[in-house]
Amino acid sequence: RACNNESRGALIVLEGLDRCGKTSQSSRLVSYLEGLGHSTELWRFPDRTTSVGQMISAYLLNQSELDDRTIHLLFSANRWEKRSMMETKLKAGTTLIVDRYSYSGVAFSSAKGVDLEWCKAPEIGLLAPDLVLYLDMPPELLKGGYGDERYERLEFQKKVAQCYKILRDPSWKMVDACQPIEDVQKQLQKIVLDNVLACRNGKPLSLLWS
Ligand code: FDM
Repeated sequence: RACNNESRGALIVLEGLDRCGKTSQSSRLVSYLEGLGHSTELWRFPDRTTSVGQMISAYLLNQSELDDRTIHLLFSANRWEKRSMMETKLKAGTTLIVDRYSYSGVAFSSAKGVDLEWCKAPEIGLLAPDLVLYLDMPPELLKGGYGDERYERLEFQKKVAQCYKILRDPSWKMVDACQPIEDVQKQLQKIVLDNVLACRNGKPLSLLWS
């Protein structure tokens, strides 16, 4: 029984407002872990490649209109359709760096006024992350202004920030994303590596919402 074959990968989620640097930090983390010889994949939600993901993408690009609860459930379904692959990868020893997850789902929908507990319900039973990294940046400082997608407006991002605050729990690692990219990455690398090693050493997988 080779010990390494038994050990699982870590489920690591990056959260934060639009344009706080999640995407570039996520891909750097993947290179970092791969460089250390850890099998690692970059995932993101929404995953726009599936048919559910294409409906979500059309909504975000303002090409379709959907009721707030309908789009909420599509975002959740987009995680559910990836759940078994996620579990398979983790159990095979691959670490997943995930750019947004259920916390984005709840924060963005509840920022529109949908009840928070209602928003959490469809997420129950998805795999719980081993680590949530929150890239903290005041909405006013978000890089390079906003683009044309539906949620990319300052007033709305301020509401999302408030909702993230309600969701936050003491296990989240808050990282000051106003620092230079390299400094943010250094901090993330240390936290992530500790977590990857803990998961290899047999930390069990758990489920949302706990
Ligand atoms: N978003 C993302 C949600 O509203 N709910 C979700 O469940 C997820 C995962 O979609 F404004 C929002 C957050 C963001 C938009 O995200 C698209 P990316 O990271 O820009 O693709």
